[in-house]
Amino acid sequence: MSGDVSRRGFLTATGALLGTAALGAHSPAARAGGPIADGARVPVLVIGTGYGGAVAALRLAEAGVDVHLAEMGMAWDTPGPDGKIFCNTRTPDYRSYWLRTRTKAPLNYFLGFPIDRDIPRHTGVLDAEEFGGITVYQGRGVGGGSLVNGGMAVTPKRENFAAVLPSVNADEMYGVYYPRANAALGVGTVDPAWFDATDCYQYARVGRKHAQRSGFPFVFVPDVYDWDYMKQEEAGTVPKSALAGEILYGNNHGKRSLQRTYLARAAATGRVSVSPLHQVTSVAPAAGGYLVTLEHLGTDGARLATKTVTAERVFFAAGSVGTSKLLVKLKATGVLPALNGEVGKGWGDNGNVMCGRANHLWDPTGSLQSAIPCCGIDNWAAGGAFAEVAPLPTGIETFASFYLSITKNPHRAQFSWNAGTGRVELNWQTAWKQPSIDMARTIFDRINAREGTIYRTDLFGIYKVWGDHLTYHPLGGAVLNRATDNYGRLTAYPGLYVIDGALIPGNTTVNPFVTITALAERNIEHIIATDL
Ligand code: FAE
Repeated sequence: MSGDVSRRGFLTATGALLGTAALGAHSPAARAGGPIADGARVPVLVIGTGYGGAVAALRLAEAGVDVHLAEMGMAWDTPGPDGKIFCNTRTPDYRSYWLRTRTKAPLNYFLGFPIDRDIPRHTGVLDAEEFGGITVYQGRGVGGGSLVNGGMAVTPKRENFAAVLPSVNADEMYGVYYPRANAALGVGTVDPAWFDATDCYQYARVGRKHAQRSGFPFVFVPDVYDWDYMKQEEAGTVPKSALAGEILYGNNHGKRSLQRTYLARAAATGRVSVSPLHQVTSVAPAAGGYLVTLEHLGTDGARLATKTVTAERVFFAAGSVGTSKLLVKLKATGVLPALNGEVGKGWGDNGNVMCGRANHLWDPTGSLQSAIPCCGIDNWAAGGAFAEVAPLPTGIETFASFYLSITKNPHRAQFSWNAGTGRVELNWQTAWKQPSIDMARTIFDRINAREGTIYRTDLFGIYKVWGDHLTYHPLGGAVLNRATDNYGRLTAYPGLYVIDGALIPGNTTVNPFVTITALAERNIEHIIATDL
């Protein structure tokens, strides 16, 4: 039944990483085996290795099902010439961006000067995918967004949850699936006493002081970073990661990415295999399941081979954008014509908008800044904004406070197939960020007035206050209970499922990955119980 791939174990190119001491107690035994063979048959193929894909792989494997994971990005298990797997945010190199010849830093100006630089084209870890009105940042590699994100692990307030996913039983989510997700992700919170004393959170303490003096609730935000490790970084007893400015292009230490949590546990079952640098381009009905087409990519992005494999069941876990693009293309080109009309709809940016404030000289934010954010300003109920106090880990004193706000932006965009270009487009418009700016201003206008400070105008262009051109949090495109049933089934095609951020209708009111993980836990439990 499982064909020639699944029993080879997880370890293809990921072997070195997942089999090394880097993973401590979760390390599985090393195993031989290559990527999926052309013509293979597998019981389950999962497209993508982010949160949704990792949850599906682990729980299916625990239920005795052999799973193959196809991931378009690299394995991120092999050190580069500097001995490190990931490059530093301050010195982006070939490892930084997905198939670009120039960096596209989210914060792309400093003191009014552009900071992007030329890099060799390579299958790097961060994709800055450009659509007409927005750049969508995503992780590429085994571990998906967990490789590049800030690790902020936030469970939304229960009173906000019903507005996000009204068809889901909140009692079950808050009683079972959020706790399960938080435990498996390794979520923890900074030690408040250490927070008050350490140099590396001076910037966050300034953020707290300003928030509280303006009367805003200030909250500590949990994270999957190993807080004990960060203390040791400060003490100088371990290699530095968060305190060396590592984040956007990967953390070499300290962060509990999916490689160290769900995927390591999945590997340890012996039932999960993975093909890095394999991009799924088609899923078509076939005898005994679905015929899946994969392009095996080289690290220059060139196609090395095309493979077709048969899977009894396929889970779309390619992220909001990746899953939406595949489904919209497959419906429009007649490969999966019976997908319903909701496919491609309900996409949002989680209301992301960035800004900086210029502090007075007596309010330095510190030259040493932990790259891992740990706190936020909650003005959701009154102003529709939750602002994370973000680092600016430049290594020099900037006197700047920097924020990523999540806002209640009402706009939703749609993906559609352009037959002329052969590409999927997204109709988001830059002007749709205005409600987000207005909501973020409910916080920062008041703080500026109270502190006698102004917005920074040198971080996103020449005299540009708002980072309104991007999102880190793409959500939607195959919304639960609309494009799918209430558990992610694409009902017109038995055996096809969506299990990632595409299920969430555009906003989670906070950073999204805990909700994506908890929803995946809920859905896979039901699917295993009823479909398998
Ligand atoms: P995701 O993690 O994106 O995984 C999808 C995977 O599928 C990726 O590895 C893709 O390479 C792969 N893929 C796509 N298309 C294909 C294909 N055709 N064939 C094969 N593979 C494919 O999806 N969220 C938080 O909650 N807290 C944070 O602090 C936070 N910070 C962030 C910072 C940055 C810079 C970024 C970019 C994101 C951040 N996020 C954060 C968002 C979070 O990482 C994101 O919501 C999740 O990773 C989405 O999980 P999914 O499972 O939906």
